[in-house]
Amino acid sequence: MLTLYQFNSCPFCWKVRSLLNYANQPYETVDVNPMEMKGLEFTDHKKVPVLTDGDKVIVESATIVDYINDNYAHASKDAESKTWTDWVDQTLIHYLTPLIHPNLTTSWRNFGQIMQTEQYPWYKAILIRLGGSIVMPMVAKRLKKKYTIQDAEAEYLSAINHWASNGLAGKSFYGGDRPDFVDCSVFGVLRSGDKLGVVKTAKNSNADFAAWYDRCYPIMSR
Ligand SMILES: N[C@@H](CCC(=O)N[C@@H](CS)C(=O)NCC(=O)O)C(=O)O
Repeated sequence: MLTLYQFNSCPFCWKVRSLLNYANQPYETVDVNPMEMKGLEFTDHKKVPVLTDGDKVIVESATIVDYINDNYAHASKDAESKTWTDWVDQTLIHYLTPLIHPNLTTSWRNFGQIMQTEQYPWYKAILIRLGGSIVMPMVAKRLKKKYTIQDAEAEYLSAINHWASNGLAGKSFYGGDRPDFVDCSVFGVLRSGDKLGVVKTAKNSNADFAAWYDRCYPIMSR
């Protein structure tokens, strides 16, 4: 059995889930407690996602999706796939935290939504919501500095336009008539922020993106 150790709002984790869902591969999820990373005692790697496949422990989302694809999903890739998956990991993903946690008020509201989908006892949920909405705006500030993001929303929408114009380029999916490895990667990171405003913002700004996202959803989200 495959087990994914995750946070439900983690873009790296959703990248993995979207590929597993695409492959119709059964798996179970374990929500790791972000305050103490409880649940990951069996590995020295203290970040999610972590995937176990029987006795095997696989860490780092890029390695995990390659492992899933080689062993289970067999989604197609083309010569440009790596350029796009690198763009997802090195550019697109960095806009999410500044958009979802720009300040304490928005972060608190979004954590309310996030906690609805996580499996914690109520007292832990309150601690995580409070701690998270204090810490995450600081993380967002640090990320903006590190990746020289000035206007997170404008730059994010420009990235969405880049994906729609140059990735989809008039096709139903990046993969053509069927989604492929790259579609799962782009969809996955955005799916993590589905109820947190980022998908709505992108859909409102780009109709081709909106249609693509809605085509992917029943295939990759579960
Ligand atoms: N390079 C890693 C990044 C994973 C990552 O940053 N995960 C975050 C959650 S979105 C995490 O586990 N943070 C907890 C921590 O750093 O203590 C990957 O691609 O798997």
